[in-house]
Amino acid sequence: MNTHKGSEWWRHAVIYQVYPRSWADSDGDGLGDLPGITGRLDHLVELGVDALWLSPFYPSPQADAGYDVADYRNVDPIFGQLEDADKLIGEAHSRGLKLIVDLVPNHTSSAHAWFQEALVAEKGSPARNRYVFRDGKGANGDEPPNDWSAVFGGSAWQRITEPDGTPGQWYLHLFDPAQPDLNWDNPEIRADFVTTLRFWLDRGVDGFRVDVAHGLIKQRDLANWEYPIHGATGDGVEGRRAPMWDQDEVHEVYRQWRAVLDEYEGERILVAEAWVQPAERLAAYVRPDEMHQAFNFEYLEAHWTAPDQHSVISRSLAANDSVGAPTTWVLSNHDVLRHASRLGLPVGTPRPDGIGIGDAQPDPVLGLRRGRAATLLMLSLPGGAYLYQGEELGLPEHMTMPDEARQDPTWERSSHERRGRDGCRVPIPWEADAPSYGFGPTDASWLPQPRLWAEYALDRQRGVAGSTYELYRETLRRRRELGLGSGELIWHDSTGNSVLSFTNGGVRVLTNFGPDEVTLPEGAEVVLTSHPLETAGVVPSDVTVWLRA
Ligand code: TEU
Repeated sequence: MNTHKGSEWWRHAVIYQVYPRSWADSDGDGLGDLPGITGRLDHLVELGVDALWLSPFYPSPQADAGYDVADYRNVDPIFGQLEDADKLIGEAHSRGLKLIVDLVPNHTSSAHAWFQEALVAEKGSPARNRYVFRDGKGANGDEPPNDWSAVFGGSAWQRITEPDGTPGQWYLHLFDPAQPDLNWDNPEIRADFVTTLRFWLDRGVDGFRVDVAHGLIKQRDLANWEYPIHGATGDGVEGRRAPMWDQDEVHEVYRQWRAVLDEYEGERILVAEAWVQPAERLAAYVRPDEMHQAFNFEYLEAHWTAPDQHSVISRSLAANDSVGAPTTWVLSNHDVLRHASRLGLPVGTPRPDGIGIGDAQPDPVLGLRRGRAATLLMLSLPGGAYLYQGEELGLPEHMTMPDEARQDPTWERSSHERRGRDGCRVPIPWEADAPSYGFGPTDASWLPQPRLWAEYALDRQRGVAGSTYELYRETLRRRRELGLGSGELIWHDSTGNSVLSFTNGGVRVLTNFGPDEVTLPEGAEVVLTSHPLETAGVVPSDVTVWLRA
């Protein structure tokens, strides 16, 4: 079975993530906005992607950069107005681009009307029942209801003061205290999210990226879990599945949503942001009556070795094939160290949660070289792919950001143990010599842009042979021309300890992970390389080549 074939656009689409805070600022306040995005849509057409996904732009106190939503059916004034969203959707469509929005169902903002109501309502009231409120333990209820920790650090429980001024119940927050978890056992919550789906579907969006899709349902008994909760999915620890992630009942929610999407014309999609491993467990989210795609984080986290890449690619394809879903591929997003920097760390280094002054710094040259090789490899795989804004410029992580400038709650909540995700969220350099490198009309930028940004600016790379930007464009153009997204991968015998090699339709792909050069067979016709070959027919370390098959 080839689950990437088929007319549906999402089976082989390349989807570009726009992080609205940092892509383009139309009004010069230092924060990106929707009119800014509309004004730069032609970049996506020139680059050659099929769709864009927008991180949240809804009303929010921005405690977690908009992943703390106070109103699911509006636009925050810092990003524009509802009309700006309509205009953006229309302008994207008129250019042949699909547009996906972010949906954050696991938690609301603590500023959401529901939570404000819950705070002043009585214990046991319907308003409290929209969230996960519990009495504390201990004689005075002053200990949290269980031992869960939050993803950003600290306890996952926060105690409230009751309306009469006495210390009160506790509420669950798997992330920041400003992000109370919703109670998905409550039918009112389920009904309201269907209203939100319809609200955006009616406005023409092509789908939803579903935040923390594996977290909505918690094990009923809220059993203790002494382990760190981040990354504790799949088989869990010591044979136990973590009680807050990947509970079987979560699938009911997506079956209901799928039925709603299927009422609409034009293949609207759901993509799961679910940190669930192994691939077989993740595949349950993309069964035929559930979501369309799931981010492949196991691929993002695979080490830069031929055996690891071979194994993750094979397993991902097999797991998705077994449920008839396309496999997706991703190397970067707004939560992880940019891959042009990550791959400059020694192979096998656990993925750091941010890098700052005083930390071991990755090798920037090696990182970019491997980053380009990884991208050329990724974009030759069948299925869908996700790109994160700026990776087409070869942007590194900002790894010397002053700690005072950090905004990610991770830094404070982890008691300064983890620097967090600001380094991959820095506003994009468009023009080398403009204020804020062309991010906006002024110098303002909500996170400081490093000095080095000028050399990565789009206008320094456009039309420049060998630039990372031109490599992305050329790769995307050929991928489309050759139909690689809907192709079929056949492993080549030479795949081994240091080389990965396969055929997909008209190309043979070869990545050299080893220290030694690889000599290509006589007469091999090179179509594309991630780095120029100094000697014809010889592939050096950390380079991917496409050969005519
Ligand atoms: O992320 C979910 C998640 O668990 C991780 O990506 C985590 O935030 C990160 O790895 C911590 O180091 C989603 C969003 O993508 C993220 O931006 C939000 O902060 C989070 O949900 C809460 O909404």
